[in-house]
Formats: sequence, C-alpha cells, structure tokens
Amino acid sequence: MFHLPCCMKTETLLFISLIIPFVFLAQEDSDNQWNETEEAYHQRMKWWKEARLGMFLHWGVYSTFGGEYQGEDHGKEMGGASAEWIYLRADVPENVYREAARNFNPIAFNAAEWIRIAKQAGVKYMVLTSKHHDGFALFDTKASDWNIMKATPFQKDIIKAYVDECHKQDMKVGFYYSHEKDWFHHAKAARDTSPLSDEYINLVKTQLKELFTNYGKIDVIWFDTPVGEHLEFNKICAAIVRKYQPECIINGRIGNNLGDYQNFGDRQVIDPGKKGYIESIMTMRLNWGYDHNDDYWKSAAEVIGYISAAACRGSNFLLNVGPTPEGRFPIEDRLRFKAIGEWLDIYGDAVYKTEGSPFAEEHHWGSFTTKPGKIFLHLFNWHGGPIQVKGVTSTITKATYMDTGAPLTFSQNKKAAEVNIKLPYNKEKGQIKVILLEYDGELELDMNQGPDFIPEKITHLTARMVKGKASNIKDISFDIIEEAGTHYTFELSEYTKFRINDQGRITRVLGFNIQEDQQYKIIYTPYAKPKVEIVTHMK
Ligand code: JFZ
Repeated sequence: MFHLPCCMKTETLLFISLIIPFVFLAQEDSDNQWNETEEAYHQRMKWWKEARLGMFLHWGVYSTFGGEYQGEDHGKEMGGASAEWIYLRADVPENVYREAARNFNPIAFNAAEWIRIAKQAGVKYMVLTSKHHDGFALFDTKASDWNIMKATPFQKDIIKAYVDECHKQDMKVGFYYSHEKDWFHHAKAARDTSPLSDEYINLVKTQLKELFTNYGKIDVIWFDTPVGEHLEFNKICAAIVRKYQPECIINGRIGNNLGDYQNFGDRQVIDPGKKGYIESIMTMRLNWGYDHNDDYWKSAAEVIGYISAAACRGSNFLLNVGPTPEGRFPIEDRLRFKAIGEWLDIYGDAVYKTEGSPFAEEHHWGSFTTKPGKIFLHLFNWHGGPIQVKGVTSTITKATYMDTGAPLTFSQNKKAAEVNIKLPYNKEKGQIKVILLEYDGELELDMNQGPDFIPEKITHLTARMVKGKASNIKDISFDIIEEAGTHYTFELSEYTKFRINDQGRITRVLGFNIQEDQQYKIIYTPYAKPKVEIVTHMK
C-alpha cells in the first residue's frame, strides 16, 4: 500500500511513522488518503467482476404509495419519475408522508426468503436501499428519528436482518445510500448544487459510520445522484467507507471519479467495447420502487437477453426488484428470477468469471464472452440460420451446443478471421442459446477483422412525453399536435404498448382506439424508429 523508496534515511522513516496515524485519523474529515496498488485494487475487484449478476432492491416508505397519490399515478409510466420519487413529484405534505411511515409495517418481510430467491436466480450480490432520496433509514440510526425503529410500527432493523441473512447464505451484501439527495434532512429538490450544511454532512457521517461498523462485512456501497460541485463531501463519504471497510467496493455514482467502477445511465445495458469495471442497472418493469399500476414487465426472455448481452459487453448487470409494502417480491419478479436461475443453471459458465468481447461492434446474432480455452457465443439476437463469427483467429477445435453438448459443424478461415457454424433455419421457441467454441493455445483476436453489426441501444432512459390533440389518423400512423404547435407523427409498430386512463384507473386496451380531436399524453422513446410506449387519454 505504502511504498518507501529504499534510499530513505532512518530519520525520515521515523518521521513518517509518526505522521501516519495522524493522516489516518484525519481521513474521515478531509482528504481522501486512499493509497492502493493497482494489483491490490484488481484483487479487491475480483469477486465483483466474476459475479456478473446482482440484485437491486428499492424499498421504503414510498413503497406504501405504489406510485399513486390521491388517485393520480406519479410513477414512471405516466412520464413522471420513478415511484420512489413520489414525495417530491406529487409534492406530498410532510405530515402525510410521515403518516405513510406509520403504515409501513412489512409483516411479510423475510430476509431468508429474499436471499433464497436471489441465490436460486444465480444472483451473486445484492444492493438494498438503506436510505433513498426521501431520507428514510431502513436501519437503526442515532442521526435522525426518521427511521424504521422510530417512525414505523415495524420497529425492527431491516438492514440488520438483511445483512445477517446475506452473511448466513454466503451472499455478497451491498447498501444503496442516497448521499446527495435527502428530501427530509437536506433539500426537497430534484437537484441541489448549493453547499451542504454541516448538519447534513454530520448526519451522513454518522449514518455511514453506523452502516460500516454495526453490521459486519459490507461488500458494496452504492451512492447515488452525484453533484460535481461537492467534491469535498464525496471525498468524506469515500474516506469513511475506506477507513472502516477498506475491502468494500464503491460504485461510480459517488461522484468525482472516486468510485471503484463505472455506472452509466439509468435502466440500460452498456454499449459494447467499453473497458474497465462496469455495471449496467435495469428495472424488471418501468419503476424502481413498487408501483401497483406498472405492469410493463419485461419478459423473462428479454431480461435474460440483457444479462447475456451485459456479460458479452464486460458488464455486471444489477437487476431491480421493488418489494411490496408488506415485504414480498411481486409474483412477476419471482417468475422471472426463477427463469433466470434456470437459464444460468445451464449457461452460467458462459456468464460468470468471463471476459467480455473487446470489439465495439457485435454480430447480428449476438456476441461472445471468453475464458481460457473457451469462447461462448451468446445468440441473444439470433433468428435462425448459420452464423459467422468475425475476429477470432485462435484454432477452434470443437463447437457444441452448451445445453445438450451436441456437436455442431463448423469451418474456419483464419486469414479472413472467420468461423462459420451451421445452425438450423428453424429457431425453436424458448431460451437464448449459447454455443461453446473450444480453442487451442492462447486467445487470438484480430481487431481489424472483427464484427461490424451495430446493435440497437438497450435503454429506457430517454422516454419523453408529448401532450396534445390527435389528428390525421391513418391505419397505423397518427399525428399529435401540441398546444405549442409542434407536430409529431407516430407510427405503431410491434413494440407499441398503450393503455387508457379511464377515470383515474388504468386499464389495458387491446385495440387501437385513438380518436380524432381527443387530447392524449404520449410517452415514447425516441430511438431511430420512435417506439410509442404508452398512450393515455387526458382527463
Ligand atoms: C437514481 C434515483 O434517482 C432513482 O430513484 C433510482 O434509485 C436509480 C437507481 O438512481 O436515478 C438516476 C440516477 C442517474 C441517472 C438516471 C437516474 N443517470 O445517470 O442517467
């Protein structure tokens, strides 16, 4: 950690040994004195990189609202923020929100069951909201009464139950902690760049110290919504974690590049070709927190495709569940976790402990991961027919289906860096398949003759809302004219999902019944081809 030049005199050594304890004590308050060799850093990141699949849990007082306040949906699907933002977005009065805490009594919460589900799904680490933006602590804290012990009838330290059970079941354990946004103790605002008060900084210091000294070993800390201006504060947060648990991995959203790995946007799988330690984060439906109106569940196949793609892109995948206010995982989540577990039972070797493809492009059928002697072809975009692998020049000795072990016919042209594999034209319905290529010697890749397919971005971040009148309805296309006069044309496609808000309740509609001159809210994701996601009648 601390390397001394060999020529250093004894006096200097003595002097250093005297000041080191001082530096150590000072860490918590000022500079981040973190010193770590490259080697120690990679060693510390090893389990995390091998893990590939994590479970994110958003749970707290907001869960009791289910995304709705006074009959209005404020969840993600209505173009608003995610359900855990309801205190801010619906501008819920403080006394009402405190009352909601008095109704937070998750009698069905069973940490053993949560971790069992995660284990069965092949999840290797978990990250639970210890404090989200609403400032509410799911743990016993001396820093504020706004916590599970003092503000709810439940009065059991949820964080303790969760950590103990993770330790018991040999699951890596993490905390999400909203260090910057705190709508109860700092500012009720979407973003606040003003300097933080000493009082608030002290609260964070106390809570972080509690989280890192009261519960035993913590493997990951997940800070959120960094504010660039708060460098000193971010350093304080990092230093507390480093001081009490130097092995703990800090996520990228601590801010100011103080984390151990990178997080990119929200609800997306990172693009191919990125280097370093990366984590992609994703919701199982639209919202992070529990939202009882949100039934935009991704299918099990879709989520498995993302896990597969994330691994090929050298990224961990942190998949979210928003438990119910009672403390259960919704059945839809459980079904998906079960399917993921079944898939990983067969294909885990192609995911865990692998390297992602270094190419910035992919193949039209998917991409690959590697480990010594093996190349795993993940067919997450395959629709039938033979496939070609570009960019691999190691001598391939064998090609098999990973699930059955059945051999496949292949040919290799090393000069053109091509491997051709015969596959049936008829694609059976069901699981994403992975093909195992075995090779002799070292992995050899030709970076100049790699794949050239640019995959569509996997993201849900860019949903936008348009409000206006419908006109010009022709078959599958229609226009929306906003009050400001802006004109949008939408085309319905196989991706179209929409529903109508009928007297405040949201019902699924199976036919397309947009009507001329009616007002609509349209939430869409402006990809290359706009995909209309939700259409809502305005009241
Ligand atoms: C944040 C939170 O506000 C949200 O409630 C949830 O906890 C999520 C995991 O993180 O939301 C963000 C943070 C960063 C981005 C987008 C949403 N981003 O970088 O695009």
